[in-house]
Amino acid sequence: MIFFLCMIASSATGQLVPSADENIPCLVTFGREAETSYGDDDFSQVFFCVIPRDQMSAIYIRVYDPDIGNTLDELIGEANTKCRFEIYGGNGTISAKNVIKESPSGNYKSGILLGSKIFDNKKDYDGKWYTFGPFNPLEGEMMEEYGGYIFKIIAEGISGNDGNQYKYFLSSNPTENIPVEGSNFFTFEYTFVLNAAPNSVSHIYPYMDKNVVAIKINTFDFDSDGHLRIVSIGKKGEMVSISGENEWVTSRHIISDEEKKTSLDIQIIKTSGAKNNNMVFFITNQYGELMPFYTVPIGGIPKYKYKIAVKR
Ligand SMILES: [Ca+2]
Ligand SMILES: [Ca+2]
Ligand SMILES: [Ca+2]
Repeated sequence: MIFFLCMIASSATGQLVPSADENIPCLVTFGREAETSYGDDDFSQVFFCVIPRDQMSAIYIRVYDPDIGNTLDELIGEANTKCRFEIYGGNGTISAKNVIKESPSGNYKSGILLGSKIFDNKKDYDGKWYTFGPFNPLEGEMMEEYGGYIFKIIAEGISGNDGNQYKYFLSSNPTENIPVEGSNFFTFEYTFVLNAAPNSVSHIYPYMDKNVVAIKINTFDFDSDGHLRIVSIGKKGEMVSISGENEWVTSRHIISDEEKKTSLDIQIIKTSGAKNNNMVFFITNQYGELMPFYTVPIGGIPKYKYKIAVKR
């Protein structure tokens, strides 16, 4: 517990999603009439933010470019998509049964609805930040194992077929982005757009807890556009199987003792200059349980530790 809190507290810049360390331009959620071949398998994205328990003042959850049709976004024909953002807190936000899963259905909207807004192609928030809140940190769900109060953010493409591209920021201010010290964001299924620039490297940072001995990395619709590899304290660049167009591919990897209680750096090396390559990731442990990706890696960005050969 204390270990975990220290780890979260070390990440002072954990409020922009995707984070600078990830080098991912933005999140994406398509309208439900889109083809899955565009790169979003389920048209809904769930994120959680954790607020340290010593945060006393109000917090704000801000969304950049929540609309669909102008500054960011991937338009398919006319801009006819509606996207709903919802904020949840209170009991069951994350602890309720079947909330943590790779496919948003059933019980995943558990907790108390604290805020909701539907966006379309109107320009009111085009290229701007929309602010949810103020929220009292106590309105989140207190979770010892995550080190603070949890809020849940759901982005759902309720109609249309375009891709809504957006970002999040957790702020202590309603009109500008002022970080909430010690906070972080995490998700269990991550859907995002890759950089257009060829040979760009993006990163995602799943956290390995003390019980993990093996993981399955599941990726969707990478379009075979480059390669994926794991860098960690014990892995120098272990290759991960890549997915093609509109397909899931699973890759199994052993987790060593030294990798427990550290983050992995899954590097996404994109070869082509294709725009709007959207993809999805989720990771399960040996029990089939989902594992969290933190936007700021817990314990810092993992580095391979070279072993020094001892002469005998
Ligand atoms: Ca459209
Ligand atoms: Ca947008
Ligand atoms: Ca794709």
